Amino acid sequence: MKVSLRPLLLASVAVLAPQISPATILAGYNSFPGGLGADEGTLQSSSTFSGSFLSNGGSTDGNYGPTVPVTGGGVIPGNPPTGNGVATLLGSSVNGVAIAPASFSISVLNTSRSAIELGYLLFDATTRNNPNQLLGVSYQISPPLQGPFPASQTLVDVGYTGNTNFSDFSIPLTGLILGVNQTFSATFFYTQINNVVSDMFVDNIALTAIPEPGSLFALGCLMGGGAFFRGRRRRA
Ligand SMILES: [Ca+2]
Ligand SMILES: [Ca+2]
Repeated sequence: MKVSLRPLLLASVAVLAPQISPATILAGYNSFPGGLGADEGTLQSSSTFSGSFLSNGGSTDGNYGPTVPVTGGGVIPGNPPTGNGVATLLGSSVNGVAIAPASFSISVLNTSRSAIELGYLLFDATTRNNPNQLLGVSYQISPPLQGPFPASQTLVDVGYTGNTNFSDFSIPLTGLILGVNQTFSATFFYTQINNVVSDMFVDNIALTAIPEPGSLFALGCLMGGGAFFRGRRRRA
């Protein structure tokens, strides 16, 4: 009986294997051409500018956000160019008055054949001419709508001079599942506090996936089911 079940189990494992490997970059943005998809990634993606601009400098550390450890070893991959001279610029000012609201949004559609457990929203960012500034961040999944979830971050001035090592940010998306044909979207937007006008730069934005426990669960159920049927046959 075990011999006859083995091909079935192996075939089922192949079918249940996750479509997305651990810590895969679902979408990684690093050059911001505007209105286009991500620079790398496995899913269909797009982006939208609203009142924001391309900067003349970018983040130089060559990582989407920080180097985030991955369960089972390693770090999240991806190869954003080191200081490719392009980031998105929010809150630019004219004669001391901010051009607002300025925002940059990404949208990532799950075009794979299985639900994906999301890992992190990663990005690099800095402010200029201000000790600290609140970068507005929110994200959501639809349809049906889940969120928007607020995730604003305080930026520090790292001494922007064009290509500069921006600060690293990682927002855990714990428990969020991106179903088939669902869209994850995130918006980065300018906020003005204390009437201080400053610029904010965002670069190396990535959405990642983590290993899918759902697949392991399904496999466990299948193997448990095999034992169940073997038991039934023994009793028959
Ligand atoms: Ca860049
Ligand atoms: Ca980084």
